[in-house]
Amino acid sequence: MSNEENVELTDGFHLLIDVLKDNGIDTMYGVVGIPITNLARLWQEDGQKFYSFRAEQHAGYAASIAGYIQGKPGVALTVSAPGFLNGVTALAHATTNCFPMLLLSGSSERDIVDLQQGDYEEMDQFQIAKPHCKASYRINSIRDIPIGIARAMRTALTGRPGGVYVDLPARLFGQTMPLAEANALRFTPAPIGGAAAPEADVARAAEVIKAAKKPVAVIGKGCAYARAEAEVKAFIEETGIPFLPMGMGKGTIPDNHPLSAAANRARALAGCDVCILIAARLNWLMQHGKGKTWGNELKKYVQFDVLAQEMDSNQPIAAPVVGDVKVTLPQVTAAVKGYKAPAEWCKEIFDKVAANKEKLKAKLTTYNGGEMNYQNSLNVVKEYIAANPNVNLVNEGANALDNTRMVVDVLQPRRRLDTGTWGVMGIGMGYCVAAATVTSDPVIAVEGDSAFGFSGMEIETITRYQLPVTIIVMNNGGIYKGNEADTGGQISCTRLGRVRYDLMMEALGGKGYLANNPTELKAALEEAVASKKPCLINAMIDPDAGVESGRIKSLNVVSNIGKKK
Ligand code: OXK
Ligand code: ADP
Ligand code: MG
Repeated sequence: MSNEENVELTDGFHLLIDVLKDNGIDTMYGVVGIPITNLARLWQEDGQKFYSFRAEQHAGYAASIAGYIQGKPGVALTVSAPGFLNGVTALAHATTNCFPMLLLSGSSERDIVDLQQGDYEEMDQFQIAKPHCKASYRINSIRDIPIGIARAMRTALTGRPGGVYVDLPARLFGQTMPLAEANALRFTPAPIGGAAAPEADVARAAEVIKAAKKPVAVIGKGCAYARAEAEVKAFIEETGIPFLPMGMGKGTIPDNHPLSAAANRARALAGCDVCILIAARLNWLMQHGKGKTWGNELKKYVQFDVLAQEMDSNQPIAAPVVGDVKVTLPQVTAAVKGYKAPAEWCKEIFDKVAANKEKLKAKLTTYNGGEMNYQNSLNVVKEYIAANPNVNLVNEGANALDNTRMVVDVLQPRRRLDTGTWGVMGIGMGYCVAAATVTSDPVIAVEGDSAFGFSGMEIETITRYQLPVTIIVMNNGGIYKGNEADTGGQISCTRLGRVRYDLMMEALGGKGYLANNPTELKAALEEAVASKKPCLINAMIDPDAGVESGRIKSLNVVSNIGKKK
């Protein structure tokens, strides 16, 4: 395009595309509509990838986990008002989980929105996004596109990573300016290296660790995000400190490592005198450091985190180590050289680890006919992943989540993608799309039947792009259990249909399997993953299998009023 003086022009659409590329973005996840359809179209014409979803929430979840896996912001694109709001759930999820993500959304005209004159999909998106992300920005002028996107990327990625909202009013896309001038404004932001911790803080942490008689290290998903697997392994192996991975921290060091204390988690946490939190938060997943089973309230904490504000959030932290864990952990490893976790403590922990593993093994390998339970079905997945560790394991549900975390060892970093800090249901299919597209390795999703329902329609997205995703629906016909008695003349609120999800997959263009026992499940899983095509295995689980709220039953609120004595 050029103007009357024959000066070549660009417009908001084209400049935005160029600038996203300048910032290393090559993929967007979204749903098209007014006013961003042509942005997605031009993006595709330019050779960039656009994954078109059935609902924005799932595109947002895909962007959030792409950010986690890749260590650079994942990008979601939504239409105004309702589409934007659907995307905000995922934006908030990214922020809560410390995943870098951009939500780009088209929005209606400012002047009409501000006077509340009833525009098409009128909403003050900029303000609504603010409390749900690290920052909310609006780009009003074409000239601000380069600086606006760079600013959004910088905010999402640096410090504690998180979600950033970028408001793109419809009028921006049609603005034009001379191409040469626009190109002069473009730049690639300079990368910033990870920060080290001050030597005095390193020395203080080393002192606390060296005095520990019963140390335990907790490995959070921040380690996996920071690609600090080698540094974490060196720290653990040089000190011999028993470690406990958090859900998505699993695989940072392989779960089958001899220093994993996961099979004795509660005792290790209750009994330790020094708890070393390595990019893991002392939040509800850690009983805020003060749960009933937590043991000695006076235990000392060493905490590694990129965010100073995280320190003393729930308990006093004796030795905060602030900086990029990939840089700070080797500092502390060097400073504790020669220290070894006391043998007596290790024996106490690992004798029980061995005993607990034996007990679990017996459950995993027992099948007496009839419908499967969580243990004998998940043993099939455990064995498959032991032989194929490069699988991306997506996991959500209550019992399906807790049992998979307990049973299935993860052997590589960033391979376990689960419900995260909120324990949110609905991440499943969005995560599958992202994992399949940013890693090119196979995906297995272990889904509770309730959890699957939140994003189930997105299996059409998976079949449309022919992604190598195998979904296992743990079908017990309910939330927690599938056999709760009806009450008040109604179907129990926890019951769901015992649905043929395998036929749903067939209808939407993939291959469906029905698995009634571990042998059928094993055969189906092997064939499905080997096909590298979209497959869904409907695994029939005993409706009586399951515990209300799984391992977090204690968080549920119950009423004793009116209960029969
Ligand atoms: C672990 N364990 C094992 C093994 N691994 N035993 C034998 N062999 C192996 N390999 C033991 C471990 O020691 C624990 O027992 C138990 O199994 C469970 O292990 P783990 O690691 O899962 O521990 P725990 O106590 O459940 O961890 C707490 C937690 C975790 C809060 C970090 O439960 C968690 O991440 N939960 C997320 C839940 C969630 O988000 N749900 C959302 C859906 S529910 P002990 O004896 O040592 O304790 C929902 O939405 O509403 O209900 C709703
Ligand atoms: P988990 O649930 O696995 O414990 P959380 O999400 O609660 O994990 O905690 C991860 C922590 O890691 C967050 O507090 C976050 O600030 C921190 N973090 C993220 N990236 C880095 C990094 N590069 N260096 C240090 N800490 C980091
Ligand atoms: Mg269920």
